[in-house]
Amino acid sequence: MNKLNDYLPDSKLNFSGKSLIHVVIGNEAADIDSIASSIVYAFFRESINSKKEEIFIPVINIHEDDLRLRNEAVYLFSQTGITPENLIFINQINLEELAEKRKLRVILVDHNKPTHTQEFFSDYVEEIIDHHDDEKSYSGITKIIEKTGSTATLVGEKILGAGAGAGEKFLLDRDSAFLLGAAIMIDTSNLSYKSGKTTAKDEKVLSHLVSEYKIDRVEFFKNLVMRKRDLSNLSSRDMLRKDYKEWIMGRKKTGFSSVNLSLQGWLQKDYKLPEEITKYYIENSLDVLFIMIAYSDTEFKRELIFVSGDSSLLDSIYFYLQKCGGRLFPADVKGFDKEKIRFYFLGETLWSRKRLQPILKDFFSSHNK
Ligand SMILES: [Mn+2]
Repeated sequence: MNKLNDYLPDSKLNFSGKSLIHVVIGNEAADIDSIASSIVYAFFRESINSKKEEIFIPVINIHEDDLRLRNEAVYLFSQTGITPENLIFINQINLEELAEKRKLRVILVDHNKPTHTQEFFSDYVEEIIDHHDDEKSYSGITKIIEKTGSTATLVGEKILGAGAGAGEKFLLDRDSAFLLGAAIMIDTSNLSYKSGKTTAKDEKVLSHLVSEYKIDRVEFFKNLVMRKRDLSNLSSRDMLRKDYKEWIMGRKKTGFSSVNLSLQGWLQKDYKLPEEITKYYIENSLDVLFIMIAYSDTEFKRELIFVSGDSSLLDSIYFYLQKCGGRLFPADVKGFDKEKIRFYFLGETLWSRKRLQPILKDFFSSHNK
């Protein structure tokens, strides 16, 4: 099977009849990197799979209804002719049942430890491709964990370098190339070095995809970013849900939302924002909710909000982040409970969620209250 758009409906139709199902799954935020990496890697593995009773399928790690929150993904699918109905979303497959029937194998992409709600498939992880800090949950399995800008870079590198044996059976098609290319562009701001994320590998893989598949790098990136920034159809709750991850850190349940709209712009859009944030914190039964804001006006900026019912914990987090060089300054927001929510400008603009997570993990592992 040489075409992604033949493979997707076929795999969705046929997987349940197989005796062993290899699920390629991205992280729960389901950004373009997670989506593209799982789809293209599953397609590649299935194309070189010779065992008829087994199948490799991508699983998108969000409810099918939540795809609409990701305008850039909807756009990317429209450009590649992918019909969302042909994808398998997490609510459309019973992984727990497959695990119980011993029919499940899992390949993690764009994360290297199952989220705490998916721990039931921990024992079935057979392979990892990721660019986050290695949480060292697995040894003795095939692992590619490298600090590239994008997991799609590592997937692309593996496929393009698969060698003659695989190469004869599998040629990356245009749609797959567009998926990987889009992920690398978004994650590295189109190979900008200012983003602090671009590596030589990202550059190499994207350059190859761009020239081989005639991708208009400037135009395509511009269109993706335009869709990603268009938040007009989203409520505050939608924005908090759109790119959300949860971790158990030490003894605390923490949530991390990433938002691409300035605090000022967001407050203009929704004057009840502090209330909506508090609601979201309660809805997810969290100990702490972090909201990481990133946007550009004259330059790239970050803001950080944290929320907890425990105000002394908020103080401790603040002091710890300052100690680590965060350079936090209080933002001017009125009409909210300072004991429960803190709004800051974040001077250290290199602190993405990916970088902040290990810092906070250290904090919570030594904070035993
Ligand atoms: Mn990623």
